[in-house]
Amino acid sequence: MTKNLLHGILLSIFSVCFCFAQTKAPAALYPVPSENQLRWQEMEYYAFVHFSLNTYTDQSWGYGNEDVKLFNPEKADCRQWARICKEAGMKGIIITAKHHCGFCLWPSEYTEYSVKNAPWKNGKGDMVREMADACKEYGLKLGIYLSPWDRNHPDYGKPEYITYFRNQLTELLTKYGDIFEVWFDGANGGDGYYGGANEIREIDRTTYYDWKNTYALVRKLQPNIVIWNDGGDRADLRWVGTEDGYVGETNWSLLNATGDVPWNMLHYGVENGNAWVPAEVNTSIRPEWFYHPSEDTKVKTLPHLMNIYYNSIGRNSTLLLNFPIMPNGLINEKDEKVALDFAKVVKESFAVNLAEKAKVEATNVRGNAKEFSAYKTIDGKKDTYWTTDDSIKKASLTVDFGKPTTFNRLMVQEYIRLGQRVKAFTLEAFVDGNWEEIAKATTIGYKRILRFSSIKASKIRLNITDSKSCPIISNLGVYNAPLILDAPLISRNQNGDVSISSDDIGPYFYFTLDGSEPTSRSTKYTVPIKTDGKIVVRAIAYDPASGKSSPVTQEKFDVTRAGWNVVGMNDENIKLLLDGNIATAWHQRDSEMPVDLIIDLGGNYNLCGFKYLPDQNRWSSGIISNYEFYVSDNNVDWKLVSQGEFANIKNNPVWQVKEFQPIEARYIKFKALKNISGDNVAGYAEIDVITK
Ligand code: FUL
Repeated sequence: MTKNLLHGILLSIFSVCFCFAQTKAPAALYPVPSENQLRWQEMEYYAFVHFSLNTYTDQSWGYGNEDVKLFNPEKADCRQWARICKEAGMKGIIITAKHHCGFCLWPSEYTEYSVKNAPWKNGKGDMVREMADACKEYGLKLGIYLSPWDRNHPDYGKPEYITYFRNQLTELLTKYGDIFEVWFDGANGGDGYYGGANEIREIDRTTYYDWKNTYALVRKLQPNIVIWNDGGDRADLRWVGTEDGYVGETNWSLLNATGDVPWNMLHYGVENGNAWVPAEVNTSIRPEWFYHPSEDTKVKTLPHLMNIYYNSIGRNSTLLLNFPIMPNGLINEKDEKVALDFAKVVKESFAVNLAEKAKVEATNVRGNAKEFSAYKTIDGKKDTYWTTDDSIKKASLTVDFGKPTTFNRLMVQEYIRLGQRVKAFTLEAFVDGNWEEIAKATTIGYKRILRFSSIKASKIRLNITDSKSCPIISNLGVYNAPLILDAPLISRNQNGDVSISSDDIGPYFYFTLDGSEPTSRSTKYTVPIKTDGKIVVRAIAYDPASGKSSPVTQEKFDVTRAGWNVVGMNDENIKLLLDGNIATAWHQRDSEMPVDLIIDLGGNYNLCGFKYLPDQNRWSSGIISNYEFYVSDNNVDWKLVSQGEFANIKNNPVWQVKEFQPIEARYIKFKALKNISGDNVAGYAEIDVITK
């Protein structure tokens, strides 16, 4: 055999091996998710229900001494909760079997502080059982929240309590069938009842619970479970560092297996972390976790929930949305309505994948093999994918619709079984013969959804601009989501500039200032409208693609507050009570009630009423319940024109309007006599007057 022939043979063998090597699937890029984590991630959306003695005491955290006799939900119906969750598109429910107060929703044999001593069903009830049965009936998975902190138990803080905690876990994980997730809340505020000791009990969070052995017990009892904790003691899932419903725009499903987990790691993950610990966004459909009648007006709106969807599920996280259960044992109808509306909009938004029938091409296909072709991103299968040769870290996928097509959402998924890889990508659209960049983002992970204003283009190009290793994309979706078209928000600042806005991206706004019905032929809103004096603003949100309009919002504004000055207060933030933004508030905290708020209106007006909006925030304070209202020409001689109570302001902290006999004056004095919490804080989101 000649030397050349030998070379030739070796080369051919090498080439065959090389090609063969390239058509093998890429090697996993560790860490990768466990089967349990994968199953959980695919659930995407599931519920929390918060129900305990707090429901009857209007508290967030019970102290542990609340009377079990309070627990009597006469209409309790876990089937209602399960039906709503199912109709809302959720895949499971996590129930607060025991919150921090220690009260157990199941008849635990290890404590008397449970449903067995409550009047509900004469002590024969078991809410966890009813929840498990309802989940089964509705095809939902069951999860358990068991608070490690127990403010009722006499042994909390001592080693004996850990035995108690594990005994309870064992009950919950053996008596109620399969449990998909267990939630170990990290909260520990120290003080509590603790069997009558009424003291502060500090624990060493790093050692006290001995999580290693508790986790082992959990996994032994429920091999398919995922364990949540707040990040410090690495389990299967991580908290995202906020309860407001969003995770970082960059979101790696990785952390390091050991070491501290500061907020930015919880929120964004760790790019080169050595453990797979994906994010779960937990938030409530109302500001608080437990039911408070005062929050009946604060149920999250549909656009707000849609933002949460895009900022959680759309950012490589799952969404755990809470329903507070009312004292009667049901989910409030407002919560139900918005949850179902939310499900409907999500369904409509992702109903038609415009990429499905398009032609897809890639700049590189692994070994030129069909099984890794670009088509695999639109074949509707979750276990097939497009990938590239190992050396490739930048690659593009072009989706050719064949004709100009309108869309406003991109959905992309990595095949995370082989690790999370993509670090950055852009999206371009082919419009009028040119490629235009329309969106740009960082990580993808299990699922990434980008929102942008509607665009019409015949082709799009997804450019992976940086990847840790060859990219592996399992699914691609392009959608034209309908605009939500909620009635717009109208506000006017102190200078009289009127702004119109909504939470959705893309609607046009049209308005009138003469009281007439706004239509798409009215004036289009582009910049804040300069106004002066009394006006009525009416506005609609409008979808230019469908020609549909929102309901009309109408706001009546009285005299402009430009010349107003709060008298005798030296505080920069005082302008917040006149800024027209209902989300900001100013508080008087230093003086004892009664406290006065005096405003110079800058000129004489014929006054016939006033309006007060209390602090609208989650942890609102200083909601004034009893008042007197005075007017004056000179800031010396005051005349009382209105006094009394803002009835039901605690439960319904909306605009309070009080009218009085018309009177000419330049100064107003709003005297706060009492607030709803009996302290000395007087808070104001806005103050306004009504003139004749
Ligand atoms: C927090 C708790 O303190 C809240 O009460 C609620 O249960 C929430 C889900 O987790 O840390």
